[in-house]
Amino acid sequence: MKNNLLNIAMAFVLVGALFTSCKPKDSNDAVSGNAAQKAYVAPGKYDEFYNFVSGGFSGQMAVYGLPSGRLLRVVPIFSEDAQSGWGYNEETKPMLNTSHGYVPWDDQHHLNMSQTNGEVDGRWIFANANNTPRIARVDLKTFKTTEIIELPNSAGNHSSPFITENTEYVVAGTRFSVPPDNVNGDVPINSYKENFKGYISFVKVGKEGEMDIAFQIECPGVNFDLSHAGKGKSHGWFFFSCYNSEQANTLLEVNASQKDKDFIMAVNWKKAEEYVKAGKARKQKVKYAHNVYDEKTHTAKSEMRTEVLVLDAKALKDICYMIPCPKSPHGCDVDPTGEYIVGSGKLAALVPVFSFDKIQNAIKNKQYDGDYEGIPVIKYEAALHGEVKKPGLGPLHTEFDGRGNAYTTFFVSSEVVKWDIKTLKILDRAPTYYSPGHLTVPGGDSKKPFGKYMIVYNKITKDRYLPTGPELAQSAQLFDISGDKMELILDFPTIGEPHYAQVAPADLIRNNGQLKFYKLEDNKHPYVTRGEKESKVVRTGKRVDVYMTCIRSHFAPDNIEGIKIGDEVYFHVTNLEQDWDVPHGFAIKGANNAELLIMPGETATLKWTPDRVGIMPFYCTDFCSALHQEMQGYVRVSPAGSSVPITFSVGTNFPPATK
Ligand code: RUQ
Ligand code: CUA
Repeated sequence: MKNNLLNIAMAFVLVGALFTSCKPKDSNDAVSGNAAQKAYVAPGKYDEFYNFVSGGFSGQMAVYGLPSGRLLRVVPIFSEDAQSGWGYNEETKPMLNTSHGYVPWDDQHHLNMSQTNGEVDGRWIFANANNTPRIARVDLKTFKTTEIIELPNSAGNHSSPFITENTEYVVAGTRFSVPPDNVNGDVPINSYKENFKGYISFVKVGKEGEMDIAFQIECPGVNFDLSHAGKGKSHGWFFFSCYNSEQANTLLEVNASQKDKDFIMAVNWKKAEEYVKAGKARKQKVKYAHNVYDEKTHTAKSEMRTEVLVLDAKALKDICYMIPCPKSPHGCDVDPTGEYIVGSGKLAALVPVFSFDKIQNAIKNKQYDGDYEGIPVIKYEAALHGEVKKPGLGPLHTEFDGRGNAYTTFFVSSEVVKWDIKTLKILDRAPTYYSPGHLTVPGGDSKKPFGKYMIVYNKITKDRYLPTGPELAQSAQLFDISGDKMELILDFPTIGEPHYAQVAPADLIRNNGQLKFYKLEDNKHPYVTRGEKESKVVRTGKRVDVYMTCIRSHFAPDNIEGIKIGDEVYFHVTNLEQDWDVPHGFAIKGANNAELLIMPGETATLKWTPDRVGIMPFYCTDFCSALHQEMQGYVRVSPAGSSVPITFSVGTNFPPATK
């Protein structure tokens, strides 16, 4: 009897082990004794690195300090942010304009910092929008999104926004192939093979960071997944992973996993540039928005563009080449020397590493295996440097430390594996909690990684933190990689879902001449009020413009009468402070909107449509002084036909008794 029970118990243990064998056993064992010391940054001390982390479906970017993991800031990019008024105030609404109209949300996956000579330079960070294809540029002097460009002929802008080594281009590839914008897209979905195309976009980046679509390349319809630029010897080339070479249009989990190999597509963009110069691109009618935030007027403008230059990869035989890559590849990462290209097949039991030199030789000697939809397919062996054998399950992304080592995340076996790029030998493995997607090493996709740390971004945190209802935070895990063994030193939760991230040494960003505040005399906002004496309320028909100022601790004007039902009221609030850390807020009862957060010297505008007769208070939302709670005012709203005249004042509107 006792034996039987024991047997049953053993059987349970075994079955249990089968189902959980992919999970690391004892999470506590993974932390070393001096972890706290390594991640500790004393109060009042700065962190060593800035860590910029994509916010996934939050649409924003989070900024952390490393090694402390302290959240420093959330920068709104593609989603409205009520806290800062992003997308709510009149100045920033044009930033979220698209050819589909106003789009207040997106799915932000990948960030790439600008580079000079292949090294991170801390000027800008580029961000992709997955859903309504866009690329944004965040200025790292102001930590503000200053430009957003939409991508035509694209859907699911996933393999984006990766940059070339001198930030010549920020590049994007479409995840969902679709019929191009200029043809009739009203076709049966199962006509994918005939009608669907995959576009990749090369967006030129100017001296001031300004973006402009230089050209697109029309490729066969597949799912482009991720990409990275060549560097050093492979500068001038770009590499895209793609899956669904089966060209399935339904149940992709089965139908796009048929073939043993999909592809990494190598693109010779220098050659593509030559073709564009030689007039080989066709002009195509499209419609896409280009939105720019003007630092001087504190106001964004949105412009519709209507044309794009397109190169045909099939007709121009020598710009695109397919390299077979097992199996449904995801990450596509280039090592610091530019020689090795790592493809991570989600369903593959090995990680293939391709050699740039071999790819060049194969092209020279035409070592092809026929073509894929008119694009030459290089023989797998001819391009291959070698395979990392038995690395783990579900490889996704790889980063580099600049000392000849690569680090690959494995989603299914929930670990990071360190391996030698040349010998392809596995050097170390560390469990992660749980199911990592991206990882980043400071400068890890540049020519000059800083090594030292590695941060892994996990999808699942079950049992890692105090539960917060059924929805749990995703999380980042910080490893010290300065020694032979990877050492877990810190866990911290993230916003949204983290995908790719970038890291820069703190001094590079901190000493980049960050704008402390807007100088009032430089404020070119059309509705600026430079002093209280200039504040006023102006009626033009049903439109009322309130030129308002704020300073510790009052608004001017703070009493406004003569507003009527049916009016559209615009509060243009200028913050008169010239001390860089004194923002004021502005909110009014019933506004179908958010607050304004107005930085020193800035002007911001809130649109308000009064919906009822009465007294509507407004107040400052940001604790600015000891008398912050006194920072308030009233608007009197009268019926539509009322004869109450417009009056406004500050400090004079007393009843007879107190005069
Ligand atoms: S993709 S894991 Cu956009 Cu890997 Cu996030
Ligand atoms: Cu201004 Cu509180």
